[in-house]
Amino acid sequence: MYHSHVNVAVQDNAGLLGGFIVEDPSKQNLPQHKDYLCLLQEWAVHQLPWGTLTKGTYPLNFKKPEFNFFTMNGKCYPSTKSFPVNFGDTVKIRFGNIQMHHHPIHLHGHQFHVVGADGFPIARHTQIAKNTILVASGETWDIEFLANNPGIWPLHCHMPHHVTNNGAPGVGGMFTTVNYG
Ligand SMILES: [Cu+2]
Repeated sequence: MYHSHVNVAVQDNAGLLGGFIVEDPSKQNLPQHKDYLCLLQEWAVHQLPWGTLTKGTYPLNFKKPEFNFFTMNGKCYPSTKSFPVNFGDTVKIRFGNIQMHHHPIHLHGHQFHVVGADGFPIARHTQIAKNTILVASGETWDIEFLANNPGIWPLHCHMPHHVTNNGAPGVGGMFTTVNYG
């Protein structure tokens, strides 16, 4: 991951950050290997009362660490991009979190193995199987699973406020799906 270290509370929380993917050369040309990056971000827009969602253009607020919009790769659900897979794929998703809060990311329908931490691989015999991975501030975690359960499966933060848009009714925020083609 990379991010600003100048006026961090403003520049990082305004989105001056990103991620590099270093691909495994033994896998990058395999059609049955998917490799995705999912950057987690949070945003503070304080002109909207909590629980409401009115379309408009609002300034970001950098004065209080109170976030009310939560994104995956820069988008809130329902605008998040889903992760397409095919039956039989091995699917790697690399999660990165640079900002303030931790995000327990939960995948439905599959157990995954935790294969990397902070950019380094985890030895195969020490990889654990989970379906929620806590991505704390400053961390990256890489997960990998076999696409063996066709469907449209939610992939989302498990903090209830983080799967809303400003607490408004309905699903929002850090929510997307793994979609079988
Ligand atoms: Cu979260």
